[in-house]
Amino acid sequence: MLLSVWTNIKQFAPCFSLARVLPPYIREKLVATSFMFVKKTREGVIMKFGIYYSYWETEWGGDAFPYIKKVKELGFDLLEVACGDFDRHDISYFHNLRNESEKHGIALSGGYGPRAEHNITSTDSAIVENAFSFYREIFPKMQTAGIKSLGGAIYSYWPVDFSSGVNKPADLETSIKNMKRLADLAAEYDITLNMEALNRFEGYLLNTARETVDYVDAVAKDNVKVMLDTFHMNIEEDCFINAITLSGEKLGELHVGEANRRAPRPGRMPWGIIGEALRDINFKGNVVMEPFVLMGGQVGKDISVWRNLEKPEDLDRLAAESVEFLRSEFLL
Ligand SMILES: [Mn+2]
Repeated sequence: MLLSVWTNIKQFAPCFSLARVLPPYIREKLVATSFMFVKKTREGVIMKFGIYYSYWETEWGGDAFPYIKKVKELGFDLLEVACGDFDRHDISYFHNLRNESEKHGIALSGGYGPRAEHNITSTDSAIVENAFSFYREIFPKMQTAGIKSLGGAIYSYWPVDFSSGVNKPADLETSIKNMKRLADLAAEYDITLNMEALNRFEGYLLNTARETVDYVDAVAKDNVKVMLDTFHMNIEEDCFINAITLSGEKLGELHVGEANRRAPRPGRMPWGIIGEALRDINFKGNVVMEPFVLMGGQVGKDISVWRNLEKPEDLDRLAAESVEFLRSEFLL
């Protein structure tokens, strides 16, 4: 009975703030009383909790190696690594990454906001071919390191230069055509490509979960999935729950961060409700926090960080507190 009340509330009013409609203790009782729901939760949820190593860096392309041990000590399961400079490392570097990650039991995932020279959607065919040679070089290296996914605006480039205008319909068509080809190349190395929806100030092809699901459906390859990021969703989505349930089994990875890109913490974002939506879709992917809190360097410039949002000496403690908080909100 309570389970059906709970289901109906969620079905007919998915975007109500349930915390407002029901006092939190009643809401928790409803969840705890619905045995099936709890059972499904305990058996179905195997999310991995990670962090992007640029949290500690002000330049892209830094060495991820020392962060593997560090994030293990801070309580994470996974480290997300920037892959944009993998063409500059020789193969021994990737063997070392794999050995270190296996030694500490830390999974690795890949991220890349492609530079303009790696834009598979460019109208210049030389740039498209350059992008393919880049990916042809880094995919085997990712496989050597044990990295099974690459997420970001890999359907386009980043940060977008909007000054000369954009042709969204034509670029979408080119992007879908070339992504099919890139997906086949990635599949040879057992790599999944996660298409990250970005806010309007950083991208134009995919801003919402709806657009990203449609794109992934059009590409129609098993190893091309949806990636959402709460920082971008906070700007573009009407409803966190709808965006997550719409993505459903196509959701490959979720980036998590506060509206100002600090690490998740209580108080501002509806983390409990986001966790419920993830459990509802039986999400088995990676939950990766991507905090950007230090000004300076190319990272600070590309992300538009014009003040320090944390003291550098607090970063480790805050990351450890954040992952503990997220686990408590996302896993019952
Ligand atoms: Mn992101």
